Amino acid sequence: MKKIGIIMGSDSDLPIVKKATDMLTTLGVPYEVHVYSAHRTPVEARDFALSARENGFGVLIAAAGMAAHLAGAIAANTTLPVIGIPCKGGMMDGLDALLSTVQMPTGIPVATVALNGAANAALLAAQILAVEDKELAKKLDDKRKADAAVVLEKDAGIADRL
Ligand code: RP5
Repeated sequence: MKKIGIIMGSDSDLPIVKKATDMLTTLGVPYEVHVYSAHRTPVEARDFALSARENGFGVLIAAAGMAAHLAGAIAANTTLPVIGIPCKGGMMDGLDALLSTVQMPTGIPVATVALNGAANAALLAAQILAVEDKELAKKLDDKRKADAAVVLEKDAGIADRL
């Protein structure tokens, strides 16, 4: 199976990114995590993206806050699918990161999830790998069924809570 590459702009993003690594661990999807910044270590971020395909990655996830150019900078240097996680925080509490991540120019796509949406980033990355992996697709289907069962259980009990 291809690996998922997870890059964060700072180790201060780790509490958010942990939700992605937890999800991938649950699904049995291999991943590698790095701290590279589009601004503080632009050469390392670029080199990682340029060599990601030949290094066995299938999808890249990039998490950053504030002037969050990391996902775009990674996407500029690879044609692997890139998923951006805009992180909350700073003076604008994430609106700056959301717009910096989502508003990519035509030709360089970044699939942007919600603010701090690390679990969904991991699920989307797994769903991309599952296009060619029936076993992983079954795990994702089973998870959807389990999640639905939890909601239906709450539906059955809601009247008793009123
Ligand atoms: C961004 O700036 C990082 O992704 C992080 O979300 C934010 C703050 O970084 P630190 O100053 O905590 O290293 O580049």
